[in-house]
Amino acid sequence: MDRNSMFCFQCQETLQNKGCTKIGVCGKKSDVAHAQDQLIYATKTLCVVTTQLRAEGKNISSNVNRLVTLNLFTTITNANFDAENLMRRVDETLKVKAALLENVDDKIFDESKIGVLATKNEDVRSLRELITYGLKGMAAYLYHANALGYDDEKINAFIQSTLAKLLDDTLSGEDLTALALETGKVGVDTMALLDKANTETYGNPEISKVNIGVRKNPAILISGHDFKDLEQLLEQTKNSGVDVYTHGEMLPAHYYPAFKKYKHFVGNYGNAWHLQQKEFDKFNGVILLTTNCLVPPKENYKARVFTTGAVAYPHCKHVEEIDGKKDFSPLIELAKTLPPPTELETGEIVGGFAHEQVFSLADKVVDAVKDGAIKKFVVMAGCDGRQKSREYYTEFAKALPKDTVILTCGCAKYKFNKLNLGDIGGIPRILDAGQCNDSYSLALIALKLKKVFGLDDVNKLPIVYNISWYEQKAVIVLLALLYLGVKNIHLGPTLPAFLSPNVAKVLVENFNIGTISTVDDDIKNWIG
Ligand code: SF4
Ligand code: SF3
Repeated sequence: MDRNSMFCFQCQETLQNKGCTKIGVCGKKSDVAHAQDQLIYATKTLCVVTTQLRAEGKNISSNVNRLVTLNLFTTITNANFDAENLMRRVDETLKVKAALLENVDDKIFDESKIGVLATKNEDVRSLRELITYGLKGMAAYLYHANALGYDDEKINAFIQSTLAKLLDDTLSGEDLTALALETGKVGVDTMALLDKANTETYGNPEISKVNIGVRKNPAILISGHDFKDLEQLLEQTKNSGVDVYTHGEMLPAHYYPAFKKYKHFVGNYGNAWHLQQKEFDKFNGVILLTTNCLVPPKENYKARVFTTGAVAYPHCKHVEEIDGKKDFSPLIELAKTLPPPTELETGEIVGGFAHEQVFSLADKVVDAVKDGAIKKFVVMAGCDGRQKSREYYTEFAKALPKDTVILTCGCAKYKFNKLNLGDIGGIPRILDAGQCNDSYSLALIALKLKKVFGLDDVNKLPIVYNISWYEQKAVIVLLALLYLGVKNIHLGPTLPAFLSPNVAKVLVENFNIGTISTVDDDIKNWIG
């Protein structure tokens, strides 16, 4: 493929729901797309080696595992826009592979296999990409668990053997379909690991009110999903006169007991990722991106943007981890010189309804269902995005009858979390479990309800799934739900472009996956 063209269809905003071929709708340029393709390919070839070594009974070091995890994570949508950074990772990956091969000639590497379109059969391509994107999401969650000192060799081995299999031309469509479902299973294990890491480290999320206004101190805005980064930032900003606010997917940090103790942890600023160009400008202070979603920064605030972990952007300063620690002092010093945030709104939002909190309300919830006060739960989880068609989700939430409760997590919630939908006998009508990985919490809640109601099938519960997706973490969440046997999921605002007609047909036949239509029709057909 020539250097000025590219092919990427991994996210929901891909051009015309077909593929980005010149530049990404996300702002990704072709050199970055090529570097990402090379990195994914190099990582797959490394995994052929690690899988072979594991089969021989050899141990793969955690450094190699972390390299694979970060390589996958950094190619997720809206994380890394820096071609040089990505090419350095390609070099490092090939070096690590060479060392594992003990300097034996690398016979695996074949340039013609780089990139999505290298797989000619459209169904095989579709399944390979479905699995690759699922693994990217899984790697993101594993990365956060690793940051807190939690790891699982079985998950690492699965990620690597699966990546190796994606280079194996002998696998049939059935083999790959089975592998996609297995990916969902390991996705559940990975989300469980991250849930354990988060709750054992920071406590169980509690029902919390989060301030959405501002104070008069200079401040740092932290975005993304990495709680370990947040913890270090809060520690280092203590008594500095600099406040800390969350943005986007970092909002649920306010639900954890361990973070509540910081007096300078003020609240949440702004909305989901796609509004950041306006909101980062108004924030005035320093912005730290710990993970996706980064939108290419505008010149008027770019000098205030720092990246870390899997995120990188040319000419934005990157905070490295050294001996398990990150030094945020340059951010703090810069923040002190900058004005306080401009107020966007005032008030509070409520969240923190993860599994333990909902279990403690279980009797109340069960009674409300038995009395008919709650007729249906509607899972509206996943991602937000910039397309106008996503206003559907705000309108859908508004149009839901008053005897329904929304279960949410991920940045999808910003489409409705500031609506005043009231409560049902003290149970708020929007229950936010947390970040996108906390869909694990929603699954536990569903399984608990199934048990309480004595049902033999999770699909008999009064739960409707109306999931909005954008990037690849939503893919692992979807595969996880399918593995758990959830059927009739409505996925929108469009079905993934990477599903070929035949693969989409398999999903429809086996899981009755559908998409959305109009708010009126969907309310009528799903809620009654
Ligand atoms: Fe296009 Fe999405 Fe790929 Fe960006 S991540 S290039 S928007 S498909
Ligand atoms: Fe959002 Fe990017 Fe997916 Fe974690 S921050 S849900 S889109």
